[in-house]
Amino acid sequence: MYVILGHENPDVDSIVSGVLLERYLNRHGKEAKFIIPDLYLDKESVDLCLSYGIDPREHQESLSSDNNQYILVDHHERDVLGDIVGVIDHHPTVQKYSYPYYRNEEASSTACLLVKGMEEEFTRDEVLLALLATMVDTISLHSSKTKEEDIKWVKETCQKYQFDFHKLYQDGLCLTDLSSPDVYLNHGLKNYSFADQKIASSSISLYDISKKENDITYASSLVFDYMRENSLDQFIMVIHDMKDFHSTIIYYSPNRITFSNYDNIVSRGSDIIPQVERRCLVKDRK
Ligand SMILES: [Mn+2]
Repeated sequence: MYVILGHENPDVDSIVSGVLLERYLNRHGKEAKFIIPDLYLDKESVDLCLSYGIDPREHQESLSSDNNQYILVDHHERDVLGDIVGVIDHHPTVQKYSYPYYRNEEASSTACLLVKGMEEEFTRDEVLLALLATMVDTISLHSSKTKEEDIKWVKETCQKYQFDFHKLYQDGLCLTDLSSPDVYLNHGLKNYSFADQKIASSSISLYDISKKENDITYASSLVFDYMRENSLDQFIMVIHDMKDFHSTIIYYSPNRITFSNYDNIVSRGSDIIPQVERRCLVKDRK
């Protein structure tokens, strides 16, 4: 049997590619199973997949030690108990591999590699899933890895199948569900301690921050409550505005708020928090 694996902590592209390849192989008389060995799945990816008719949780299963043949999608290296017989990936490398089937090309998504040009092998819903995976993997065609020809493919396929491009575009941005304002406080909540400072941060993606001022004001009162309850010295809210790909960082200390604006999508982990850490350590030395 073929066991199909996406990368660890699978994203929408890994999940969709695994599902589509499993179905494709089964339809061609091959026994294949897409397995997600991860115990934990990102909730937002699961919800998005569910809304497009597939349930990644059905594929969660631990890998048995049977002598299976493995096919990797959306990655190309993995330790498995068995042989890797195939790879379909879009992370080209200069490294050479001797897998029996190896396809690793520059493409906007693995699902795009699977389906583009082979649409007649897939159902309408499956083609839509491949478009979704492509939109999510490229932040709705904005990521630098997006291929011009794939943009054309997405748009033409939407026309041909009468898919709603605008909905795919919104879904591809992976906006945070802000139906409840406490999400500003809780989404992606992380705790840090630098020198003797206790710090927490949240991170959200929204569309058009200018329309969210009231929510942010309300959320700020929740942040101050949370800081008091948890004796925090600082709280940092990282907001990505996917309307114009800007970021706003809100720094809360017990008695004031400071805003910083960036004209790009800054990374909390590699830009913002390291700055905060440096400031804490400098302060500590004084
Ligand atoms: Mn991918």
